[in-house]
Amino acid sequence: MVDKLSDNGRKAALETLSGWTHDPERDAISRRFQFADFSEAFAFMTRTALLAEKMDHHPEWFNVYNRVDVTLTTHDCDGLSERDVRMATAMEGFAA
Ligand code: HBI
Repeated sequence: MVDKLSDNGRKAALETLSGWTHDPERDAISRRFQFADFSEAFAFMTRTALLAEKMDHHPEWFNVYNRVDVTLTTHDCDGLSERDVRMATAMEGFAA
């Protein structure tokens, strides 16, 4: 079972991330990633997909051409967990 982040834990985690917005309704974080073209966007999605399988933790995302809109939350605890922070951090690296 994965634990939901506490209010303090979430605040600290969000300070380490960049460009994400928190949705208090869902206790989820979202961010838009823009790339040079579709193939760059899809490369980002491919790297994320491989990590998602390895982590058994999957993003909610929408892709059109060079744009990938991502939302991360942990269904197992109905809110943000360490897994979301780890994935968001990795996605920032993939997009850098
Ligand atoms: N992905 N975002 C997210 N949240 C989860 O709770 C989750 C997941 N992928 C697989 C997974 N949980 C498995 O542990 C099963 O609960 C489906």
